[in-house]
Formats: sequence, structure tokens, C-alpha cells
Amino acid sequence: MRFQKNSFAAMSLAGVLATIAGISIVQAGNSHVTYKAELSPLNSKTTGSDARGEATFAVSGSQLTIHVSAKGVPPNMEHLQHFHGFAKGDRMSRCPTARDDTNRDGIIDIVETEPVAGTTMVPFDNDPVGMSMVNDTFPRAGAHGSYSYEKTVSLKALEAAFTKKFSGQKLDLGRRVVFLHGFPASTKLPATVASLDDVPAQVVLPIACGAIKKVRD
Ligand SMILES: [Cu+2]
Repeated sequence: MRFQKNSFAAMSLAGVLATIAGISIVQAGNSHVTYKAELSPLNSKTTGSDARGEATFAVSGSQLTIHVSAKGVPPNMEHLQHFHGFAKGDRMSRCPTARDDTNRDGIIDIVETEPVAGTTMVPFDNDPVGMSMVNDTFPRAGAHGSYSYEKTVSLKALEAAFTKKFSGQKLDLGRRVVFLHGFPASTKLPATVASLDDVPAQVVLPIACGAIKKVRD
């Protein structure tokens, strides 16, 4: 009996050690995860430019580094950029196509992106944790229509701000999409083009989109 008891204890201990080892392996695996979105142009006929680029999200331990590089965007202006997603349930977002121009005015506006991509979630501005969707700290494209943005944030702080705003949601980068926004202020638009609140439509119109995918862990 004593032998059985001891061997049981030994087995339990082995199990605990294996579990601990298992956890540490999982944690090591999760401490470096990279997600990427290849950004393709949207509304390029109207902007007259082929905005494209790449967004990466690198998780390293407790930090998230967001990097966006964009080319061919309307020059000499600020470009709002965020990831968008569904604030309820676990639906995957996708980038809109010409078919999602539901009012057929030739432009996919921000309201027309919502049925397929969801709502504006996290800004890539000077303070992503601040969760401000429109401000003047987003990157500015230079004269050649390109920019590069990089910001490292505390993953914990971002997750907390995110869950506070979108109750019951996790970041879940793998089912979100990245949008770059911003037409030149001088762009003439049909009256059917919708905006958000009192923001000029040109500021929020999407110019590029890409679905975020996990590339490495
Ligand atoms: Cu956006």
C-alpha cells in the first residue's frame, strides 16, 4: 500500500512537473507572435492613387509593436489608420469589394464597409491605447505619398482599453482588418458619400485595406 501511495505521489509530481513544463513551453511559444496585413488599394479611381502597404503586429512578451508602411497614398496629408472589426460575437471581418458599394455611387464609404468589416476599433496614432479614432497624431504622408509608422504599446494596457470599450471582445487580431483612410480635402464627392459624425467625408474614406493574418508563433 505504501509503495502504491508513494508511486502515486511520484506520478502526481511528474504530472505537475510536466504541466509546468507544458505551460512554460506554451508561454515561450506565445511570447513572440507576428501578425501581418497586406494592404491593397480601395477607391483608387477616385483618389487617383494606388495606396498599398503592409501592417505588422509583433507581440514580444508584454509588448505589442505595430508597424505600418504605406506607399502611393495621397501626399502631404495625414492618414487615419485603424483596425476594424465586429464588436459583437466572433465574426471574421473582410475587406470590402466593389460589390459592397451598396448605393452604387462608385465609392466605398466608411458606412458601406461596416456590414463586412465591422466598426473602427484601434487607432494607429501616437497613442493607440487612448482609443481615439480621429485626431491629428496619425502619420502624415510626405510629398512622395509614403509614410512609415511604428509604435510599441503595452499589450495589457491595450487589451484593458479594448475590453472596456468593446465589452466581451478580445483583440483577436486574426479576424480583424486594417484600413488606411484619407482622400485629399479637395476631392469632389457625390452627395451620397457618407461620413461619421461631423468629420469631413474625405478624412475617413478608405484608401487601402488588408486582412490581418497570423504569420509566426
Ligand atoms: Cu479606420
